[in-house]
Amino acid sequence: MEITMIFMVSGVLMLLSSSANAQAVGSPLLSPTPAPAPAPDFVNLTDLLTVAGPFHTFLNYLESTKVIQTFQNQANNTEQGITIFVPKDEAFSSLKKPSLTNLTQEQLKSLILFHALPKYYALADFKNLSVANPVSTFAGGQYALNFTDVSGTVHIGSGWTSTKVTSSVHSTDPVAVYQVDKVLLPEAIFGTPPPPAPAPAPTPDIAPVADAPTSLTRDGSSPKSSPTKSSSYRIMSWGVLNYLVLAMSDNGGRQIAILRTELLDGNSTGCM
Ligand SMILES: *[C@@H]1O[C@H](CO)[C@@H](O)[C@H](O)[C@H]1NC(C)=O
Ligand SMILES: *[C@@H]1O[C@H](CO)[C@@H](O)[C@H](O)[C@H]1NC(C)=O
Ligand SMILES: *[C@@H]1O[C@H](CO)[C@@H](O)[C@H](O)[C@H]1NC(C)=O
Ligand SMILES: *[C@@H]1O[C@H](CO)[C@@H](O)[C@H](O)[C@H]1NC(C)=O
Ligand SMILES: *[C@@H]1O[C@H](CO)[C@@H](O)[C@H](O)[C@H]1NC(C)=O
Ligand SMILES: *[C@H]1O[C@H](CO)[C@@H](O)[C@H](O)[C@H]1NC(C)=O
Repeated sequence: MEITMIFMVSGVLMLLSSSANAQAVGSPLLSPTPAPAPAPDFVNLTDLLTVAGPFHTFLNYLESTKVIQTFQNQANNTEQGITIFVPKDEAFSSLKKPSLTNLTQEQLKSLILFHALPKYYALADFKNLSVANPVSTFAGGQYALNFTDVSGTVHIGSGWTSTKVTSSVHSTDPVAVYQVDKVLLPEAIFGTPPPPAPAPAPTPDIAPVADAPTSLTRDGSSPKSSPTKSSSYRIMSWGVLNYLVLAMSDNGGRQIAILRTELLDGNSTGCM
């Protein structure tokens, strides 16, 4: 039995200025107030990626390649917006081969551009977007990604990389920032990936029938594998966890609050 769920994912970025909102208070006889134009929130990507994460490696690459300017410019462009897939620091540190060490500056730039789409997509949009596979990224035509929606989780394929969106860091039109498990490696740089090592057994992405008591031992690298898998783990496991990341930026004494949305699946049924 398949469970289709729509995750209502909303990222909220609030800028609370210390100065009170200068709304006219108290004189009800003012002429009809024009509908306050909802000024699109300006998202400073550098600040956002500094606070969330840890995304320091990606941010360093963004800055060293100057791609941050391209992305910020696009983020300011409220017509199209931007969608950025950000690998965590450990995704970079666990990257063994191919490695990024021998890339030219130009290739590095393309690799970082490869992590973004020049348009805002909410998570719910990826189901539709998948019919357009492969989807061109900010790096251009041959730098394309495949998207698939598996029960509400967005899976991303680059040929070399197969990963998924694990967290929505920020998703308010025009800016979406999603955390991914792995660095996206384009075929346009690394060539065609070698054929996969003879797989012991094809692991079905979706079990044909639920409740098959497969022990699901993926990569033996899970330090704490909670043995609390009941037959209903599939249902229990889909959930959304919201928490607030608060940080101060000394930027005019403003405070940034990020509503962070974690998409839980697999064995994360336990509490945190
Ligand atoms: C974003 O914030 C950083 C540091 O807080 C600042 O250096 C940078 O100029 C800001 N960028 C924009 C586009 O405002
Ligand atoms: C983006 O918009 C902010 C605020 O309007 C502005 O300070 C910044 O220079 C813009 N950055 C780019 C790259 O367009
Ligand atoms: C990087 O270059 C060094 C020397 O030029 C070479 O020994 C090494 O194998 C290269 N690494 C990769 C991943 O290509
Ligand atoms: C997906 O595409 C269909 C047909 O093209 C359209 O009717 C629907 O509104 C789209 N859904 C979203 C979430 O964009
Ligand atoms: C995307 O999927 C198509 C067909 O499903 C495949 O031919 C292509 O190699 C895939 N591209 C990437 C980058 O994964
Ligand atoms: C369970 O969690 C571990 C580490 O948190 C992870 O490596 C593993 O892939 C997860 N398993 C599933 C089925 O999601």
